[in-house]
Amino acid sequence: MTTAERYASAKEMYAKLGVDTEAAIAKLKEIPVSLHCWQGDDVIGFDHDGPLTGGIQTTGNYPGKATTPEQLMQDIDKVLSLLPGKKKLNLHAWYAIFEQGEFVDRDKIEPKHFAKWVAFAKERHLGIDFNPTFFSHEKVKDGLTLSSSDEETRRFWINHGKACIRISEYFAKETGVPCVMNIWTGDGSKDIPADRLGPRERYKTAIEEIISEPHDPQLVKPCVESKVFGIGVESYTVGSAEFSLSFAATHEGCLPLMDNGHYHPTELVSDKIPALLAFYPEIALHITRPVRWDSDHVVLFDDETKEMAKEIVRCNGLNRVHMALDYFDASINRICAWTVGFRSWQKALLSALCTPFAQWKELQDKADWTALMVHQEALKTMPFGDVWNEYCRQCGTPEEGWFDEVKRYEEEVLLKR
Ligand SMILES: [Mn+2]
Repeated sequence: MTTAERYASAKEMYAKLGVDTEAAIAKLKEIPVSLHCWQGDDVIGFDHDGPLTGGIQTTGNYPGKATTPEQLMQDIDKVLSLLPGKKKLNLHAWYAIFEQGEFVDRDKIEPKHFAKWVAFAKERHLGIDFNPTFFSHEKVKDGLTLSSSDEETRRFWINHGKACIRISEYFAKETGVPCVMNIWTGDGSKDIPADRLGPRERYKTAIEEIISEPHDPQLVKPCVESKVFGIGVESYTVGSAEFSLSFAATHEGCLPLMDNGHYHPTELVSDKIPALLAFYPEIALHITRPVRWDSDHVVLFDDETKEMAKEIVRCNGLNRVHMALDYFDASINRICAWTVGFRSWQKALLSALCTPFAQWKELQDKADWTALMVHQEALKTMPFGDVWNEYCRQCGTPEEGWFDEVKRYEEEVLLKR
């Protein structure tokens, strides 16, 4: 059987279940997924020499990481050539690109420091998402930024956030695509605090100040991302789940952002997606793979990844959920890490789009749990691989051969750095 014959057969099998694979493929091509630039340089950025802080860690020392804007862009280009589907580029503030000899601290960065990224994105027809960088900086005082009791520290980081709103609007205007701007800090404490409310009150006021920076809500979509704990920040996190959710619920235009590495290991973000969609017009996601903690392993085509995609699709949420990848593995080829993670999420979305949810919902509403279980299990052995291959073929990024291309690139480019 040729690949085309295999797909024709799969298409027919899915049609019998009421699934239109062509429609699924066409739909997925329109849905943007944000590609995080920080997989390429192990979350280092360009604006400082110090260590990674904020309770996050990269582990591994695989050769060939990008250390300059040129290298990072070169690597992103390689990755883009291997990925099916529609992409956005996700940047952090510390990827500002300064002219030779120039340095501008984070509270004073301007759109012009991202002009090269805008040119890069426009040439490749990408929208841009953005993140203020509230970590790995000398102005992080005693582990705190926006929630610090020190007025000068708080002021510095509020000004950073406001600068990022202006840069986000610049991205949106230049690319013609709205910019999702995510606020996450690692603020918290290693040991049991004496005051859990004070830092949260300061955090709340600080984020309010940041989002009061004038912006068009159609162009800039500020988000607040929660977290359960970080390394060295085990006892208390200021921006907890309840804090962030409540903040977004009470501030018009502010979206809640759920990172599926930022919850207790038994919590499932897939179940939280419909809960939030019952209340919020739009939400945002960071898609990662936590292994026992927020370890940020490469996203795979695994059960919870599939379940998250299923919830977005069956809640009609593809236009209401802003999807971004957020992981970083420094122990393997980084081009491969990016590619496998992005392709896995695309697979999860396509697989969800090839699911007969209308019929299943009917069975649930009739409380026919027997039939529902049988149907759900039967779908698992359908020839999804043939539909995936067809999608990749139509996008010009075939499943076969991309890994050889990564190995060639490693040999010719990465290992020579
Ligand atoms: Mn995240």
